[in-house]
Amino acid sequence: MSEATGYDASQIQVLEGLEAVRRRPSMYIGSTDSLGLHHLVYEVVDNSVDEALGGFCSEINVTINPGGSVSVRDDGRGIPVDNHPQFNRPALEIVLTVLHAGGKFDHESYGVSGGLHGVGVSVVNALSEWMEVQVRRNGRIYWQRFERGKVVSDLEDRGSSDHTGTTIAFKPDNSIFEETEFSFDTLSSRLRELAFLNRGLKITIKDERSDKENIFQYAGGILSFVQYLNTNKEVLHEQPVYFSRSKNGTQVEVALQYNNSYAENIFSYANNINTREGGTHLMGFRAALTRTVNDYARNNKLFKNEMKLGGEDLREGLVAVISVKLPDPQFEG
Ligand code: 0RA
Repeated sequence: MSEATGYDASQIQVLEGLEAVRRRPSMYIGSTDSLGLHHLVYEVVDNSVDEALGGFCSEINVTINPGGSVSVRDDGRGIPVDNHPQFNRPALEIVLTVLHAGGKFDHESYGVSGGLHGVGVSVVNALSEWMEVQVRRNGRIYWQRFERGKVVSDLEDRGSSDHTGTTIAFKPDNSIFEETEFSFDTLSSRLRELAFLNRGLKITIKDERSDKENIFQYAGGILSFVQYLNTNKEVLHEQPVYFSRSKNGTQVEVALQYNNSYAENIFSYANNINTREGGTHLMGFRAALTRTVNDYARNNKLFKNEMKLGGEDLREGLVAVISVKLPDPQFEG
Protein backbone atom coordinates (compact mmCIF):
# COMPACT_ATOMS: atom_id res chain seq x y z
CA MET A 1 0.00 0.00 0.00
CA SER A 2 1.11 3.53 -0.65
CA GLU A 3 1.89 5.14 2.68
CA ALA A 4 0.54 8.57 1.78
CA THR A 5 -2.98 7.50 0.83
CA GLY A 6 -3.42 4.11 2.44
CA TYR A 7 -4.61 2.88 -0.92
CA ASP A 8 -2.85 1.16 -3.77
CA ALA A 9 -4.02 1.14 -7.39
CA SER A 10 -6.02 -2.11 -7.10
CA GLN A 11 -8.08 -0.73 -4.20
CA ILE A 12 -8.92 2.44 -6.10
CA GLN A 13 -10.19 0.20 -8.91
CA VAL A 14 -12.32 -1.69 -6.42
CA LEU A 15 -14.07 1.46 -5.20
CA GLU A 16 -14.59 2.72 -8.76
CA GLY A 17 -16.19 -0.61 -9.65
CA LEU A 18 -18.68 -0.46 -6.80
CA GLU A 19 -19.42 3.22 -7.51
CA ALA A 20 -20.33 2.22 -11.08
CA VAL A 21 -22.82 -0.30 -9.67
CA ARG A 22 -24.41 2.30 -7.39
CA ARG A 23 -24.60 4.85 -10.23
CA ARG A 24 -26.30 2.50 -12.66
CA PRO A 25 -27.79 -0.35 -10.60
CA SER A 26 -30.19 -1.47 -13.33
CA MET A 27 -27.28 -2.40 -15.56
CA TYR A 28 -26.36 -5.02 -12.97
CA ILE A 29 -29.64 -6.19 -11.47
CA GLY A 30 -32.20 -5.28 -14.14
CA SER A 31 -34.25 -2.74 -12.15
CA THR A 32 -34.55 -1.04 -8.77
CA ASP A 33 -38.21 -1.95 -8.27
CA SER A 34 -39.51 -4.97 -6.38
CA LEU A 35 -38.07 -7.31 -9.02
CA GLY A 36 -34.58 -5.90 -8.57
CA LEU A 37 -34.96 -5.99 -4.80
CA HIS A 38 -35.75 -9.72 -4.80
CA HIS A 39 -33.00 -10.30 -7.32
CA LEU A 40 -30.51 -9.36 -4.58
CA VAL A 41 -31.58 -12.39 -2.57
CA TYR A 42 -31.43 -14.69 -5.61
CA GLU A 43 -27.90 -13.49 -6.31
CA VAL A 44 -26.72 -14.43 -2.82
CA VAL A 45 -28.65 -17.72 -2.79
CA ASP A 46 -27.16 -18.66 -6.16
CA ASN A 47 -23.69 -18.57 -4.65
CA SER A 48 -24.83 -21.10 -2.07
CA VAL A 49 -26.51 -23.20 -4.77
CA ASP A 50 -23.17 -23.24 -6.61
CA GLU A 51 -21.63 -24.79 -3.51
CA ALA A 52 -24.42 -27.37 -3.57
CA LEU A 53 -23.83 -28.08 -7.28
CA GLY A 54 -20.22 -28.82 -6.40
CA GLY A 55 -21.41 -31.26 -3.73
CA PHE A 56 -20.17 -29.15 -0.81
CA CYS A 57 -23.47 -27.82 0.57
CA SER A 58 -26.70 -29.62 1.50
CA GLU A 59 -28.79 -26.92 3.16
CA ILE A 60 -29.57 -23.24 2.56
CA ASN A 61 -31.58 -21.17 5.04
CA VAL A 62 -33.11 -17.83 4.11
CA THR A 63 -34.49 -15.52 6.80
CA ILE A 64 -36.42 -12.29 6.30
CA ASN A 65 -35.51 -10.20 9.33
CA PRO A 66 -37.85 -7.63 10.95
CA GLY A 67 -35.57 -4.63 10.26
CA GLY A 68 -35.73 -5.11 6.47
CA SER A 69 -32.61 -7.25 6.06
CA VAL A 70 -32.33 -10.79 4.73
CA SER A 71 -29.87 -13.47 5.86
CA VAL A 72 -28.74 -16.38 3.69
CA ARG A 73 -26.92 -19.19 5.45
CA ASP A 74 -25.35 -22.27 3.87
CA ASP A 75 -23.33 -25.23 5.08
CA GLY A 76 -20.82 -25.09 2.22
CA ARG A 77 -17.06 -24.75 2.49
CA GLY A 78 -17.22 -21.10 3.51
CA ILE A 79 -15.79 -18.24 1.46
CA PRO A 80 -11.98 -18.48 1.61
CA VAL A 81 -10.40 -16.00 4.01
CA ASP A 82 -6.72 -16.48 3.22
CA ASN A 83 -4.66 -13.66 1.74
CA HIS A 84 -5.33 -12.92 -1.92
CA PRO A 85 -1.85 -12.22 -3.29
CA GLN A 86 -2.94 -9.89 -6.12
CA PHE A 87 -4.74 -7.55 -3.72
CA ASN A 88 -2.92 -8.42 -0.49
CA ARG A 89 -6.32 -8.58 1.26
CA PRO A 90 -8.35 -11.54 2.58
CA ALA A 91 -10.06 -13.44 -0.28
CA LEU A 92 -13.43 -12.88 1.41
CA GLU A 93 -13.00 -9.13 1.10
CA ILE A 94 -12.17 -9.51 -2.60
CA VAL A 95 -15.21 -11.72 -3.29
CA LEU A 96 -17.41 -9.08 -1.64
CA THR A 97 -15.87 -5.93 -3.05
CA VAL A 98 -14.52 -6.76 -6.50
CA LEU A 99 -16.91 -6.95 -9.45
CA HIS A 100 -17.04 -10.42 -11.00
CA ALA A 101 -14.78 -11.96 -8.36
CA GLY A 102 -17.82 -13.51 -6.69
CA GLY A 103 -17.54 -17.01 -8.04
CA LYS A 104 -14.90 -19.62 -7.65
CA PHE A 105 -11.57 -18.47 -8.96
CA ASP A 106 -11.14 -21.68 -10.95
CA HIS A 107 -14.15 -21.51 -13.37
CA GLU A 108 -14.85 -25.19 -12.82
CA SER A 109 -18.28 -24.79 -11.30
CA TYR A 110 -21.54 -24.19 -13.13
CA GLY A 111 -21.12 -20.70 -11.73
CA VAL A 112 -23.28 -18.72 -14.10
CA SER A 113 -26.40 -19.53 -12.12
CA GLY A 114 -26.61 -15.91 -10.86
CA GLY A 115 -30.35 -15.35 -11.15
CA LEU A 116 -31.05 -13.13 -14.13
CA HIS A 117 -27.62 -11.70 -14.56
CA GLY A 118 -25.03 -13.66 -12.60
CA VAL A 119 -23.29 -10.51 -11.47
CA GLY A 120 -21.92 -11.71 -8.16
CA VAL A 121 -22.42 -10.94 -4.53
CA SER A 122 -20.22 -7.79 -4.66
CA VAL A 123 -23.07 -6.12 -6.55
CA VAL A 124 -25.47 -6.96 -3.71
CA ASN A 125 -22.90 -5.53 -1.30
CA ALA A 126 -22.61 -2.29 -3.30
CA LEU A 127 -26.41 -1.87 -3.24
CA SER A 128 -26.80 -2.59 0.47
CA GLU A 129 -26.91 -0.08 3.32
CA TRP A 130 -24.90 -2.73 5.16
CA MET A 131 -23.75 -6.30 4.68
CA GLU A 132 -22.34 -8.62 7.33
CA VAL A 133 -20.65 -11.87 6.43
CA GLN A 134 -19.87 -14.71 8.78
CA VAL A 135 -17.68 -17.56 7.56
CA ARG A 136 -17.01 -20.82 9.34
CA ARG A 137 -13.85 -22.35 8.00
CA ASN A 138 -10.49 -23.68 9.21
CA GLY A 139 -12.12 -24.40 12.60
CA ARG A 140 -12.74 -20.67 13.12
CA ILE A 141 -15.56 -18.15 12.79
CA TYR A 142 -14.69 -15.06 10.74
CA TRP A 143 -16.76 -11.92 10.46
CA GLN A 144 -16.65 -8.74 8.41
CA ARG A 145 -18.98 -5.77 7.87
CA PHE A 146 -19.44 -3.52 4.85
CA GLU A 147 -21.52 -0.41 4.23
CA ARG A 148 -22.64 0.50 0.71
CA GLY A 149 -19.98 -1.93 -0.52
CA LYS A 150 -17.15 -0.42 1.47
CA VAL A 151 -15.13 -2.21 4.13
CA VAL A 152 -15.96 -0.68 7.52
CA SER A 153 -14.19 -3.27 9.66
CA ASP A 154 -11.32 -5.60 8.88
CA LEU A 155 -11.90 -9.35 8.92
CA GLU A 156 -12.28 -10.48 12.54
CA ASP A 157 -11.64 -13.88 14.07
CA ARG A 158 -14.58 -14.47 16.40
CA GLY A 159 -13.70 -17.81 17.92
CA SER A 160 -13.83 -21.49 17.09
CA SER A 161 -16.31 -23.53 15.07
CA ASP A 162 -16.59 -27.25 14.36
CA HIS A 163 -18.34 -26.90 11.01
CA THR A 164 -18.14 -24.88 7.80
CA GLY A 165 -20.43 -22.50 5.97
CA THR A 166 -21.26 -18.94 5.00
CA THR A 167 -23.91 -16.55 6.32
CA ILE A 168 -24.51 -13.34 4.38
CA ALA A 169 -26.89 -10.78 5.88
CA PHE A 170 -27.68 -7.54 4.05
CA LYS A 171 -30.09 -4.63 4.13
CA PRO A 172 -30.89 -3.16 0.71
CA ASP A 173 -30.08 0.54 0.41
CA ASN A 174 -33.35 2.48 0.48
CA SER A 175 -31.70 5.38 -1.38
CA ILE A 176 -31.38 3.03 -4.38
CA PHE A 177 -34.51 0.84 -4.26
CA GLU A 178 -38.02 2.24 -4.73
CA GLU A 179 -39.34 -0.79 -2.94
CA THR A 180 -37.60 -2.32 0.08
CA GLU A 181 -40.25 -4.71 1.44
CA PHE A 182 -39.46 -8.37 0.77
CA SER A 183 -42.34 -10.66 -0.18
CA PHE A 184 -42.34 -14.05 1.52
CA ASP A 185 -44.37 -15.54 -1.35
CA THR A 186 -42.13 -14.16 -4.10
CA LEU A 187 -39.00 -15.47 -2.41
CA SER A 188 -40.73 -18.77 -1.63
CA SER A 189 -41.63 -19.54 -5.23
CA ARG A 190 -38.09 -19.00 -6.49
CA LEU A 191 -36.63 -21.04 -3.61
CA ARG A 192 -39.14 -23.84 -4.25
CA GLU A 193 -38.10 -23.84 -7.92
CA LEU A 194 -34.41 -24.01 -6.96
CA ALA A 195 -35.13 -26.95 -4.65
CA PHE A 196 -36.93 -28.78 -7.49
CA LEU A 197 -34.04 -28.07 -9.87
CA ASN A 198 -31.39 -29.32 -7.44
CA ARG A 199 -32.61 -32.70 -6.24
CA GLY A 200 -32.18 -33.31 -2.51
CA LEU A 201 -31.02 -29.78 -1.69
CA LYS A 202 -32.86 -28.49 1.39
CA ILE A 203 -33.89 -24.84 1.22
CA THR A 204 -35.80 -23.21 4.04
CA ILE A 205 -37.31 -19.76 4.32
CA LYS A 206 -38.45 -18.13 7.53
CA ASP A 207 -40.25 -14.81 7.81
CA GLU A 208 -39.38 -13.31 11.19
CA ARG A 209 -41.97 -10.54 10.59
CA SER A 210 -44.85 -13.03 10.66
CA ASP A 211 -43.43 -16.40 11.70
CA LYS A 212 -44.31 -17.95 8.34
CA GLU A 213 -42.00 -20.76 7.26
CA ASN A 214 -41.45 -23.06 4.29
CA ILE A 215 -39.17 -26.06 3.86
CA PHE A 216 -38.41 -27.17 0.32
CA GLN A 217 -36.65 -30.47 -0.36
CA TYR A 218 -37.48 -32.88 -3.17
CA ALA A 219 -35.95 -36.33 -3.45
CA GLY A 220 -37.54 -36.53 -6.93
CA GLY A 221 -36.05 -33.26 -8.28
CA ILE A 222 -37.71 -32.17 -11.54
CA LEU A 223 -39.87 -35.31 -11.46
CA SER A 224 -41.43 -33.86 -8.30
CA PHE A 225 -41.60 -30.49 -10.10
CA VAL A 226 -43.77 -31.97 -12.87
CA GLN A 227 -46.04 -33.61 -10.28
CA TYR A 228 -46.33 -30.25 -8.51
CA LEU A 229 -47.23 -28.49 -11.79
CA ASN A 230 -49.93 -31.12 -12.35
CA THR A 231 -51.45 -30.69 -8.87
CA ASN A 232 -55.27 -30.62 -9.23
CA LYS A 233 -54.99 -31.77 -12.86
CA GLU A 234 -56.23 -35.10 -14.11
CA VAL A 235 -53.06 -36.87 -15.24
CA LEU A 236 -53.11 -39.47 -18.04
CA HIS A 237 -50.37 -41.59 -16.41
CA GLU A 238 -49.54 -41.72 -12.70
CA GLN A 239 -45.74 -41.83 -13.04
CA PRO A 240 -44.02 -38.98 -14.89
CA VAL A 241 -41.47 -39.99 -17.55
CA TYR A 242 -37.97 -39.07 -16.39
CA PHE A 243 -34.52 -39.39 -17.87
CA SER A 244 -31.10 -37.84 -17.45
CA ARG A 245 -27.76 -38.04 -19.21
CA SER A 246 -24.32 -36.54 -18.60
CA LYS A 247 -21.69 -36.04 -21.27
CA ASN A 248 -18.50 -33.95 -21.37
CA GLY A 249 -19.47 -32.10 -18.20
CA THR A 250 -22.94 -31.22 -19.47
CA GLN A 251 -25.93 -32.66 -17.65
CA VAL A 252 -29.40 -32.96 -19.18
CA GLU A 253 -32.59 -33.89 -17.30
CA VAL A 254 -36.15 -34.17 -18.61
CA ALA A 255 -39.36 -34.98 -16.79
CA LEU A 256 -42.79 -35.03 -18.41
CA GLN A 257 -46.36 -35.99 -17.62
CA TYR A 258 -49.53 -35.51 -19.65
CA ASN A 259 -52.80 -34.21 -18.22
CA ASN A 260 -56.22 -34.19 -19.85
CA SER A 261 -56.15 -30.48 -20.76
CA TYR A 262 -55.14 -28.96 -24.11
CA ALA A 263 -52.52 -26.64 -22.69
CA GLU A 264 -48.80 -27.00 -23.33
CA ASN A 265 -46.55 -26.23 -20.36
CA ILE A 266 -42.86 -26.73 -20.96
CA PHE A 267 -40.44 -25.10 -18.52
CA SER A 268 -36.84 -25.04 -19.64
CA TYR A 269 -33.82 -24.14 -17.54
CA ALA A 270 -30.13 -23.67 -18.13
CA ASN A 271 -28.02 -23.60 -14.95
CA ASN A 272 -31.16 -23.08 -12.84
CA ILE A 273 -32.28 -20.06 -14.88
CA ASN A 274 -35.64 -20.22 -16.63
CA THR A 275 -34.92 -19.81 -20.33
CA ARG A 276 -38.25 -18.27 -21.27
CA GLU A 277 -37.07 -17.48 -24.76
CA GLY A 278 -36.20 -21.10 -25.39
CA GLY A 279 -32.90 -22.28 -26.78
CA THR A 280 -31.32 -25.34 -28.32
CA HIS A 281 -32.27 -27.51 -25.33
CA LEU A 282 -35.99 -26.69 -25.83
CA MET A 283 -35.90 -27.00 -29.64
CA GLY A 284 -34.04 -30.30 -29.33
CA PHE A 285 -36.60 -31.62 -26.87
CA ARG A 286 -39.60 -30.66 -29.02
CA ALA A 287 -38.08 -32.22 -32.13
CA ALA A 288 -37.09 -35.37 -30.24
CA LEU A 289 -40.55 -35.80 -28.72
CA THR A 290 -42.25 -35.56 -32.12
CA ARG A 291 -39.75 -37.88 -33.79
CA THR A 292 -39.71 -40.47 -30.99
CA VAL A 293 -43.48 -40.87 -30.71
CA ASN A 294 -43.86 -41.06 -34.51
CA ASP A 295 -41.05 -43.63 -34.78
CA TYR A 296 -42.59 -45.70 -31.99
CA ALA A 297 -46.04 -45.62 -33.55
CA ARG A 298 -44.71 -46.49 -37.02
CA ASN A 299 -42.49 -49.34 -35.76
CA ASN A 300 -45.39 -50.80 -33.81
CA LYS A 301 -47.80 -50.47 -36.75
CA LEU A 302 -50.11 -48.12 -34.85
CA PHE A 303 -50.61 -45.85 -37.87
CA LYS A 304 -52.81 -46.48 -40.87
CA ASN A 305 -51.05 -45.71 -44.15
CA GLU A 306 -48.62 -42.78 -44.11
CA MET A 307 -50.13 -41.15 -41.03
CA LYS A 308 -47.97 -38.83 -38.92
CA LEU A 309 -48.59 -36.86 -35.73
CA GLY A 310 -47.66 -33.18 -35.64
CA GLY A 311 -45.60 -31.64 -32.85
CA GLU A 312 -48.51 -29.53 -31.66
CA ASP A 313 -50.74 -32.57 -31.26
CA LEU A 314 -48.08 -34.25 -29.16
CA ARG A 315 -47.77 -31.25 -26.85
CA GLU A 316 -51.48 -30.98 -25.95
CA GLY A 317 -51.78 -31.57 -22.22
CA LEU A 318 -48.02 -31.89 -21.87
CA VAL A 319 -46.30 -30.69 -18.71
CA ALA A 320 -42.53 -30.94 -18.98
CA VAL A 321 -39.43 -29.63 -17.25
CA ILE A 322 -36.12 -29.58 -19.08
CA SER A 323 -33.03 -28.75 -17.08
CA VAL A 324 -29.53 -28.52 -18.47
CA LYS A 325 -26.44 -27.74 -16.46
CA LEU A 326 -23.38 -26.77 -18.42
CA PRO A 327 -20.00 -25.22 -17.59
CA ASP A 328 -19.96 -22.35 -20.08
CA PRO A 329 -23.48 -21.39 -21.14
CA GLN A 330 -24.35 -18.88 -23.85
CA PHE A 331 -27.43 -16.97 -22.77
CA GLU A 332 -29.48 -14.94 -25.22
CA GLY A 333 -32.17 -12.45 -24.35
C1 0RA B 1 -14.91 -18.72 -3.67
C2 0RA B 1 -14.21 -19.91 -3.62
C3 0RA B 1 -14.74 -21.01 -2.95
C4 0RA B 1 -16.00 -20.90 -2.36
C5 0RA B 1 -16.72 -19.71 -2.40
C6 0RA B 1 -16.16 -18.62 -3.09
C7 0RA B 1 -18.05 -19.59 -1.77
C8 0RA B 1 -18.82 -18.43 -1.94
C9 0RA B 1 -20.06 -18.37 -1.30
C10 0RA B 1 -21.07 -17.41 -1.24
C11 0RA B 1 -22.06 -17.92 -0.41
N1 0RA B 1 -21.70 -19.14 0.02
C12 0RA B 1 -20.49 -19.44 -0.50
N2 0RA B 1 -19.74 -20.54 -0.34
C13 0RA B 1 -18.55 -20.61 -0.96
C14 0RA B 1 -13.98 -22.29 -2.92
C15 0RA B 1 -13.52 -22.63 -1.54
C16 0RA B 1 -12.54 -23.76 -1.42
O1 0RA B 1 -11.82 -24.05 -2.39
O2 0RA B 1 -12.48 -24.36 -0.34
